[in-house]
Amino acid sequence: MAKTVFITGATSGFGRATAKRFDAEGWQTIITGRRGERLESLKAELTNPCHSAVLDVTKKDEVNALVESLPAAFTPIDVLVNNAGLALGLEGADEVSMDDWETMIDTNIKGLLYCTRAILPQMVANGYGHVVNIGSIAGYWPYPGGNVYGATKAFVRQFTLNLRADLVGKNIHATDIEPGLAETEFSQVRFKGDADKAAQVYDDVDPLQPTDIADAVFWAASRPRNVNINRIEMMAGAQAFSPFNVVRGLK
Ligand code: NDP
Ligand code: 8X3
Repeated sequence: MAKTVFITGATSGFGRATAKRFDAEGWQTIITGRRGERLESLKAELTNPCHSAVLDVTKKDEVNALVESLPAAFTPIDVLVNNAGLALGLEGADEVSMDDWETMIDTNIKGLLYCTRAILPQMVANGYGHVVNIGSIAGYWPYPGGNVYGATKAFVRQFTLNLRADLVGKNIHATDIEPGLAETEFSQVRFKGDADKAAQVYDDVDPLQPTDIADAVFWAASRPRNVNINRIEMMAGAQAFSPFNVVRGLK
């Protein structure tokens, strides 16, 4: 029987590439996101059965209603990829918009929780499932302006490990994929449509591509059941760590 993957944020970037990767491997896909036209154009590119549904992960009732109304042929879900997420702004914590902080928390944390909680019971009832969360290097490595974005991804990291602690006896696997610099619409969203600022992030550097992340997601999800990949941290070949920031003249 074909396996089924449920992907949030499949309209762009990692989510879109992940849908294409699982489809290429013969999986059924459930693709979700807020932009319906993009879902339909992705669906047209896929070759295996695909169920597309407009979904805003911040709306708990919509998440529950969608999961409860999935066509029987698309249940139980084998793999949930919690990918939908965003960063907004790079301002310091004393200047940032509280609305932006709340949107990141609502999407990256609460949206991920709503999807996970809605889908886990069918995985447990089925005797197997795998939750793959998209974290970030920002969840471990601090950087200026990363404030709440990085904190949401630290939540994702620890929640993934705690899921595993809770559900190991129920044969539920969990993985946190933690990418660094990757070229998607992420920076356009972070800089609120400022194309020049977004382009500078990827200027003269060879970043990770969505297919690199899709490879990692698929690899983690396709290990034999005696293997659980807890975390995968991945950076562009051109990205590494900075020295500590020592500010002089403060005393
Ligand atoms: P994109 O902006 O290209 O894609 C983000 C996806 O998230 C879109 O499909 C968008 O769909 C979806 N999304 C955002 N808000 C919501 C919402 N409320 N409900 C449902 N879907 C939503 O960025 P990436 O592909 O780069 O980002 C994917 C994930 O990877 C995010 O969690 C991001 O934090 C993380 N990440 C990104 C890195 C990077 O450098 N690019 C590195 C590390 C992690 P739509 O707007 O149609 O709803
Ligand atoms: C996205 C990577 O370094 O911009 O999570 O935070 S970074």
